[in-house]
Amino acid sequence: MQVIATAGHVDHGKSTLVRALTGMEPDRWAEERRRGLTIDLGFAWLTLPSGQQVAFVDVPGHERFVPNMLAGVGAVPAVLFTVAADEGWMPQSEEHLAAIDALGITHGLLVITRADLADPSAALRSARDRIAATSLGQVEAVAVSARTGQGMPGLIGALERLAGRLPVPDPGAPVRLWVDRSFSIRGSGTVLTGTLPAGTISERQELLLAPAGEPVRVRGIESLKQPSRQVSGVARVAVNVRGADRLEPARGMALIEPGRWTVTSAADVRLAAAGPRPPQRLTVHIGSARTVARVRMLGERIARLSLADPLPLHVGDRLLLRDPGAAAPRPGAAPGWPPLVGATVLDPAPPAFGRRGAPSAAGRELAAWPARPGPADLIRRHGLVRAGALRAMGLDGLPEPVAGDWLADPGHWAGLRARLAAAAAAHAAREPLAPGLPVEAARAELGLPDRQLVAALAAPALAIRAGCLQPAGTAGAGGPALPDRVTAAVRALRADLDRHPFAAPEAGRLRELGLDARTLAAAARAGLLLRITEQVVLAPGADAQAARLLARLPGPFTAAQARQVLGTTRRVAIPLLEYLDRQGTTRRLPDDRRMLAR
Ligand SMILES: Nc1nc2c(ncn2[C@@H]2O[C@H](COP(=O)(O)OP(=O)(O)O)[C@@H](O)[C@H]2O)c(=O)[nH]1
Ligand SMILES: [Mg+2]
Repeated sequence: MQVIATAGHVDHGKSTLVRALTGMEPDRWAEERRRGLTIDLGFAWLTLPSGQQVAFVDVPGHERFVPNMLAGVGAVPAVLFTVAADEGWMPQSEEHLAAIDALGITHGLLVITRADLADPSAALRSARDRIAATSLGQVEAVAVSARTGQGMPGLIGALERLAGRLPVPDPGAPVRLWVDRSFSIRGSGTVLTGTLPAGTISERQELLLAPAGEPVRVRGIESLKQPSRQVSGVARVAVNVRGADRLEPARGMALIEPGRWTVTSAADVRLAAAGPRPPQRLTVHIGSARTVARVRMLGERIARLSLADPLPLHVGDRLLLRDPGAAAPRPGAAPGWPPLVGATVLDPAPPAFGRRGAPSAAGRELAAWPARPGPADLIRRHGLVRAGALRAMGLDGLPEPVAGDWLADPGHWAGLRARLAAAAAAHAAREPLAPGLPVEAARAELGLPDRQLVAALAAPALAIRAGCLQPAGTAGAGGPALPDRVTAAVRALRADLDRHPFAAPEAGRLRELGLDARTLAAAARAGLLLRITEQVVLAPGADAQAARLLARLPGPFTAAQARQVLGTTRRVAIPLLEYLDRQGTTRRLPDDRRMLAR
């Protein structure tokens, strides 16, 4: 199937042509039929002699209904552009063509209508020249009269050729169905219709209704009134969904595949044209959606749009920006700004200003980006970004993650690595007794979003032990290096203890050596001392040595007996025995004696 939208000035025979081609009535509303005027979108279809199905989205031509026209052409790949032979080029011919050009539609057909009323050649010539200067380029043209049937077989042939030229989109592409109609059917719930440009919708599939992002389940699908298990774009589809009622579905919402779109309230874009001064507000159109954007120029044809309602976007999406004031110029309106301008999405998740550079720097950076940005551009801009976030921007061919699903710009990553090394070194200098920088402190200092990144940045120079960054290769008994002063003091203590293993140094001796609670703790962490309590320290292994001596006592022993065999005082013996109890080396009996546990 192919889907083609009509375009052209009011009364230039669009609806009549669709009626003649399909035998169906595109003007759905009684009011439209009474007034002979298309107000809203109409839908009709036919099967060409080749078997190719063509569905038409018939749009209104009147200038008051341009937003409806834009909703109709927003999701279609091709247009049937009509100009009446007797009237020639008119204001909405111009406006519709500008919209098609802004949307970047590349396929179309020119139909000069009402050829029974006037010689079509003048209208044909001028329309062809104008169209040639747009994204449509050179198009095939036919002159017809729906009244006499003149030219209609030629039109069918031209439609065949157009349908044959249109690209077949990827059925695996992410689904984004812009809703152009929604209604409810009693007993079966909500039906949403739209033009599916690419991808596949299947029965029972779970989709999200943007912008709310709520999950809905596909109960049934129809395409051109035919029920179907699954439909791939390009197609007109009507999707019956469960779970949408309370979301008040409406035109401009979209059914999207979870995780494959960035639903965003801001986007950095490249404008196809610009004027001297941007309007503060523009209407943004994409698909059937329409919202208001605040516009901030960042640089040469680069703008940040802040959207009143979020939109599901990809990098490379084409937006149409319309100045609602341009049709009736008001005093103070931006002079020279184009009434309609196309914009290409460069970054649908732009970083907030302030942290990573000023608006003008962002403008310069984005101005240098290619027409269709790739993963490397986005990764360079964001420094660090999740692969999932880039996939949701429609990007693939992603590089290897640095950790988890984090992708990093090589330059930014090298900078972070250097900053981490510097932070670890600074911490070690500041805290010689606890030189390991805690991972969480490192994460916070570098402003990283995930601790996994600290681990990946640390290797190979640094290793994580006990939640702290330590120089790699210092693992094992040695632990972190102690300042020389402390090492010397501990060596003196150890000399004392070699002579009297259980004569823990007195407070005075510790003071004399310049050892306090902190330095003793550090020495114990380094494995140089065994700390029984805050102030009672022995040589490492003193506990095992004590157990061997206590084993010489026959049977259960008292604290006094233990003190004697260890050759020490109660000040040391009591805490040492309690330490051995905690260790499970000794066991305390109800009569306060102890025995060695076996
Ligand atoms: N004589 C003549 N009148 C036509 C032809 N096509 C459309 N019309 C008339 O032009 C008017 C506008 O047509 P319509 O299809 O509603 O135009 P639309 O606004 O572009 O959809 C109607 O009165 C049609 O009957 C044609 O080929 N010949
Ligand atoms: Mg019409």
